Amino acid sequence: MLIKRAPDLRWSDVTDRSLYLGRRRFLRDAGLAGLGLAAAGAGLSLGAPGCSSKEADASVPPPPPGAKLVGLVKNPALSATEPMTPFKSITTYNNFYELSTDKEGPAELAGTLRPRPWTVRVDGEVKAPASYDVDSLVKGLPLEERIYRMRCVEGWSMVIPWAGVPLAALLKRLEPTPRAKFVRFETLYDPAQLPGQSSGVLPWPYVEGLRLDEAMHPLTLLAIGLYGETLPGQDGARIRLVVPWKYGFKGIKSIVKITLQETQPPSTWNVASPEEYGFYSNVNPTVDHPRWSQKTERRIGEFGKRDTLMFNGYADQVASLYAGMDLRKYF
Ligand SMILES: Nc1nc2c(c(=O)[nH]1)N[C@H]1C(S)=C(S)[C@@H](COP(=O)(O)O)O[C@H]1N2
Ligand SMILES: [Mo]
Repeated sequence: MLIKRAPDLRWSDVTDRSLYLGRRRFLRDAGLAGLGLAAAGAGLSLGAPGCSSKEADASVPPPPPGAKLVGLVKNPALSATEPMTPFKSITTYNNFYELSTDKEGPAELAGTLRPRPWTVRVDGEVKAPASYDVDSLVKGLPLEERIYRMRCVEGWSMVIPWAGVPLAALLKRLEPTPRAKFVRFETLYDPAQLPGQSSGVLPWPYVEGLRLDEAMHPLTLLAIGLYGETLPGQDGARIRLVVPWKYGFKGIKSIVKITLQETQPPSTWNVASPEEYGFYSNVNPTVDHPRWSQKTERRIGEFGKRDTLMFNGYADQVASLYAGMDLRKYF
């Protein structure tokens, strides 16, 4: 996908051909490479959040090891029991458009991202707006390992052992005012560190949002690591959001700003392609993407497909958040 496909190409053609041609060559041959701004300006429809099906190939070197996180406590009660996706796949098959629109590109290019030091601005409807070094921001909050399923809207999934702090714990500490109804998140904007921001493939900076009660849900995590180590750049260093019952693109990476506010914030993929991606973006196998079914998914590393579960298998825990809402209208 990158963004657009030529009108005579079906999604399945793009996927299959990119698999054996190699994505870059395919994009070049199809005349799709570098289409970004021009295509967006021409009003062509956007593809999915991340869109090539090429898996990490053996020629991509593994990322440098992160630092071991100390004080990490497992949370089995909130963890999936399915086999975990290998570290190598989680860190070499990525969607991070600020680095690359290829799946293997972010791992190759993440060296330009400098995660230390890392400052997060917290503002809006909180008691005391301020900027924090990320270490002091999360200091003293419970640091837990949570094994979560992640379902990308493109139709693939992984099982990832995140290390992170519950967003609720941070928000409580920040003391939202009574006017706070939503939380807005913003990714770093710095084309020197995130060279993909020189292209117009998406409007930058990437932004996302949650309703305050979604943000306060016990499953919602601010991740600073995976497999017990600090987050690699390609997975969203220094800190990223993880909301396991929503499609993966809600999990905004490399966050530098958190704003509590009264109104629903815009979210990047919804702005880019509102017919295809809503604000809520809860995993829902009964609502097809306009260009493909969401009924099944392929777990990275497995062959064949498995059924996609309502709310990605977290319905017992989160369905009550949406009681009385039309999940087709508020998709
Ligand atoms: N800033 C930013 N955040 C992002 C993205 C992105 O391109 N930019 N991609 C999203 C998508 S589509 C998915 S599926 C997940 C992928 O996370 P992973 O690469 O760590 O598996 O990150 C999400 N967060
Ligand atoms: Mo995604």
